[in-house]
Amino acid sequence: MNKIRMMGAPTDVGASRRGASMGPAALRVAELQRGLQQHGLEVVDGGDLAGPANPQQPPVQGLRHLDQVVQWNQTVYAAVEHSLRAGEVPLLMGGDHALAVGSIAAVARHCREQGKDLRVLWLDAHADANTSQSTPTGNIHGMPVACLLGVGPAELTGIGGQVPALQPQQICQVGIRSVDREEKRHLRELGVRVYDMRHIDEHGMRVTMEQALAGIGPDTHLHVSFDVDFLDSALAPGVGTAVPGGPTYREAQLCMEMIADTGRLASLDVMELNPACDVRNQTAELVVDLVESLFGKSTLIRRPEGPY
Ligand code: EXY
Ligand code: MN
Ligand code: MN
Ligand code: MN
Repeated sequence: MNKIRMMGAPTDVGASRRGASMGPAALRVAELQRGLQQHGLEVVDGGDLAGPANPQQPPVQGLRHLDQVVQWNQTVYAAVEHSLRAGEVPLLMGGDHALAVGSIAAVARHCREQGKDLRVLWLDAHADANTSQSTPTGNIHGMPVACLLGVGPAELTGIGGQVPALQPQQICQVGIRSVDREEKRHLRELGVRVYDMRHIDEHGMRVTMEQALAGIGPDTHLHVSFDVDFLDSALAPGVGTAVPGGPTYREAQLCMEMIADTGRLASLDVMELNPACDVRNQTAELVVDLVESLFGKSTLIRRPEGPY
């Protein structure tokens, strides 16, 4: 595994509930860097990126804080691109999920240049596929998937220099259980592969992840966009838009472990952690535990052929 570069994006301009701006600090308090280093990984903490403050304004034509969201995304885009060029594994600590536009646009561009096959795994309770017309809130953190697929304000869809930044077959969602009515139609029209909680209930996490990860090969760059509200809300209260009925601790671990087993994880977003909603930083600690698994913590104690 190449050197991992942590970078914080302390903002909540894409959300209406404040607090995700404290996510990077909470992950540091929960010792994300040391947790990963413990498993022999090389990890640097590049500190926090800077951007505009949250003006706490209402939405304008269905978009709240568009200017601020664009500025933050441009900064994230540049930082992720720089890290990838240096041969690193960028680990973006959000911040709200609107910043995945900049992060994934940078990864997509890098993959085009390197001739890599990009696959994005979107772990989330929400589909994040709203537009300014369909959004019930105006919050841009409910729109990054639509933006990456070319539907959204030009300032966001154009980050990365190619519209759309992503093709629908490059992205796959897991854990989805809260989708707005019109958003459902978008998802179908866009052609995004969605493994919702019903699918996980019926087939289990193992089969779901086998399906989600099918076709990943030696040329694949696997990007994981991990929205912490993917996790069941009883387990992970420290998010601004908690939804019950998510993956349990064991299901989430298995999900992360199966991603690690591919050996293709090459960039990561950890988004929407909201310490203002958390209880004694327990969600941050859980996230650190899961991110350790994502980078292969438990593969050390297994043999491919079975238990010892
Ligand atoms: N679908 C709702 C909206 O568009 O406002 C909720 C979106 C929450 C988005 C969180 C980050 O994943
Ligand atoms: Mn640990
Ligand atoms: Mn999200
Ligand atoms: Mn979410």
